[in-house]
Amino acid sequence: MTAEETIFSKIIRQEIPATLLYQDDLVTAFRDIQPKAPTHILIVPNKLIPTVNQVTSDDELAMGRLFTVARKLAEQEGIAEDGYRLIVNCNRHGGQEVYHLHMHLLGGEPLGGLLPQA
Ligand code: DGP
Repeated sequence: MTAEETIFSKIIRQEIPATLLYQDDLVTAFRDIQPKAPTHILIVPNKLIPTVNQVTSDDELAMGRLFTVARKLAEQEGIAEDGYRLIVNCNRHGGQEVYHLHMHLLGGEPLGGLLPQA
């Protein structure tokens, strides 16, 4: 199965605008267009991996880089000390909307419980 590109591939190639915060050979980070918290950044592998279900051992360096970049950006945003949340949604039940694996970095205020209360 060939994975279909999403808007995130165009952002990675800088073909469409986004507030880019970081880019290297493996990952790109930019501000979420619909922020759910004062800091809401998306960190994505440059390679198109649709969901966590398609991650392989070849991707371990890129997956680790998501975390080191999250740590650096949290410091840069001034939210490291108070704390933040990292989220990776997968498929329908996870609430994934864009099928290019991405890590959400959320913070800047208390984020409440892990899941919305019913
Ligand atoms: P998820 O539900 O985990 O697939 O989150 C997708 C996120 O992507 C959502 O918070 C909104 C964000 N998003 C969607 N389209 C764009 C876009 O074109 N630009 C930016 N910066 N963010 C986008």
